[in-house]
Amino acid sequence: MAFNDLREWIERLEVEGEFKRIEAEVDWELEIGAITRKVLGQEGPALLFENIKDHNNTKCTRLFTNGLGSRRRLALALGLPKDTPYREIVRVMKERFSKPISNVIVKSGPVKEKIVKGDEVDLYQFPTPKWHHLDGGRYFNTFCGVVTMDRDTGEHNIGLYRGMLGSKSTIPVLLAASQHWGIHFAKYRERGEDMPVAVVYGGDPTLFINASTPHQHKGYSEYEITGALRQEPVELVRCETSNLLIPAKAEMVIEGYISADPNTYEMEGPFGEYPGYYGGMRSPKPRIKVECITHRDDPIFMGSLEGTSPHRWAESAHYAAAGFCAVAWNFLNLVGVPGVLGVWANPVTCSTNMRVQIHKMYRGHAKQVANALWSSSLCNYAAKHLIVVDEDIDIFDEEALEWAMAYRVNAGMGDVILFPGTIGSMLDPSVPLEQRNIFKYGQGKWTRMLIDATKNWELERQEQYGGDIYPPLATDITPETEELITRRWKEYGLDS
Ligand SMILES: Cc1cc2nc3c(=O)[nH]c(=O)nc-3n(C[C@H](O)[C@H](O)[C@H](O)COP(=O)(O)O)c2cc1C
Ligand SMILES: [Mn+2]
Repeated sequence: MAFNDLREWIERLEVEGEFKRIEAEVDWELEIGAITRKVLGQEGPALLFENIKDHNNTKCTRLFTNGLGSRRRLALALGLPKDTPYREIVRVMKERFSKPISNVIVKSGPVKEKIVKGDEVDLYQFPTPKWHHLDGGRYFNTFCGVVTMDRDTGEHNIGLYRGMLGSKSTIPVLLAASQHWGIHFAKYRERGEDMPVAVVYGGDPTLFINASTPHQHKGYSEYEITGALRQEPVELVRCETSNLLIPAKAEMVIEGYISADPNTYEMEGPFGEYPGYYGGMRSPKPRIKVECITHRDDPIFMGSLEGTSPHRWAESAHYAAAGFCAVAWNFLNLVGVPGVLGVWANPVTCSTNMRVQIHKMYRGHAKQVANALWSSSLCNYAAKHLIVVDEDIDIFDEEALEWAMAYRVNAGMGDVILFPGTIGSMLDPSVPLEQRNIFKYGQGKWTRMLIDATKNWELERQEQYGGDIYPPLATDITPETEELITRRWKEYGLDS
């Protein structure tokens, strides 16, 4: 069921009519970004650019993008029918994430077909787009898996963290202290060591979905969660210059390290970021110093357009909300919050606004949900605004949600709670820029808000409400009347 590599994934997309080769020459500077933006807006196909300006004779000539740029293709990547709704996708991801599948270590694989080391390393050999017009440079890391290891436990983490083309062998990055690689980095830094890093490009898309998902994974690695998502073990090989493990069938891997010495920092940013605005403004940042590149013959490079605003979509918007909500749901179960029936976020908010549906069992239940979610590593980017609803409100139905916000929220009765001074996205422009200095603070700063849109149990039961705390729903039609009017419908002349 799982895809062995990027090439199998592309073949499948082609069969499904979800793929387009672009043979016309295109410029890496803005043209690829603009084409991708338009295609995303039309829910159009995955794209393979085969003729890129300045890259006809480089070691890598092709760039694949937009592989996960629609719900249909996300479903296909998970081995589900193309028309699977998000409701089902989130449920499947939640199930799979909770049952890790061990990886296997193999001796070699296609990713080792070519090995380039030392002075021969030249990142300009890869067709790296300048995606948006005010980006600080060409962005090399936009759809990849950044692999690091906990130096004490050996646990591997995979994250998707942006990185700019700095020079032939350097990629400055946006390294938040509260992200998993930031936690790894602190352990190396405390011992005066550089942190080994490997970055994976091209492969089974589940790896990259996981890289962008804030998993809780103590005791096992993110490769095991990838195994779970693809329902088959991931095959791994060792790096050439470190003992990091990387997928054997990737298109390409860069190996290097990050130093904590500010003298090594390089200018990075800004970049068109997920809120739809430029973010992570220009400043000196730590960099990946690349020492080795291993790749397939004729490798396919990967990249992704970021930034979502109303009716303008990014690739990650199509899959990130599903992953974040699946993780949130599992976490609520793990810490023992009862009665959780579902979690969802409108993808345009990338889970900044998150919704939880509960079967309310006691007063304070919604606050318990908020406390739990705001304690998890999901908090780096998600659930700034949390809306909790009762079981009769469908969290996938925008209309139902608006209605619940209108009539089940009384801010004066404790239904709206603010929690100031928490960590939050360093890329949220509603927060003063100086409050988002990650060198000083490690991450951004959010005032979180809970909107408890469940019925408030402080309301008194009323006899005239039939003994309930809310009046009866007036939009209901009684079964007897329903039966009567159905029977007589033709008679009313309303059938045409
Ligand atoms: C295209 C893209 C770029 C991203 N860039 C960054 C980044 O530069 N820094 C960051 O902290 N998170 C970034 N993220 C979000 C992380 O991938 C996400 O929070 C993930 O959970 C990180 O993995 P971790 O939980 O193992 O740390 C990006 C996500 C996407 C989809
Ligand atoms: Mn992680």
